[in-house]
Amino acid sequence: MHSLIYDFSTGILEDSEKKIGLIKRTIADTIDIYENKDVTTEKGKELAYFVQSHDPQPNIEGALQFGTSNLLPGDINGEFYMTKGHTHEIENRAEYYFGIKGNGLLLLMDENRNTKIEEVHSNSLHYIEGYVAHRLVNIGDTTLVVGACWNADAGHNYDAISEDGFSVRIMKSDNELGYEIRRGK
Ligand code: M6P
Ligand code: ZN
Repeated sequence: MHSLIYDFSTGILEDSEKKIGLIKRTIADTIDIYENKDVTTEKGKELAYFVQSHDPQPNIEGALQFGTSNLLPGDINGEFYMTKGHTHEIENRAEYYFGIKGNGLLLLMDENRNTKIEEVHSNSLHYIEGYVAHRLVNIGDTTLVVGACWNADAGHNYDAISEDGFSVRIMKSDNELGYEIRRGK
């Protein structure tokens, strides 16, 4: 019998039919998003995050896709590890994120570059409206694990983010929070 298991304490997806996708992104794959891109070749080879996903009806209008992002702890020259971040190719498509493990921030930037920040932790739930760019930042010292559910036809648009970035950067700090929100353009 076909079994599809989601472990709600670890965020791990298992499918007896092995139809789980896996995407791995190294530091080098994501280096463009950081302000100071100065890293060694060795550092570039390290894993930044991986995403498991279940997409039984790829690109079908009305279908859903489910996944888990696992973002490692660390920083690049004082800027915490983060996901590339994206809007959707079909821009009106919304998405849910939910925190499973670790401590992070979710950056939500609208079309006017106004950014809202939500704290991500075990059991936190985040509704991401269509047209809104979304990025996770790991501000903790363990892997940040975050589940997601979105429309299978949404697609990813990374272009705007890779050109203009988000309007805030999350930097390491000695303050009581351990991080500092730096606002830019
Ligand atoms: C979540 C979902 C995926 C996304 C992944 C990693 O699991 O939003 O669609 O691919 O996070 O984020 P990004 O694509 O921005 O690197
Ligand atoms: Zn998305």
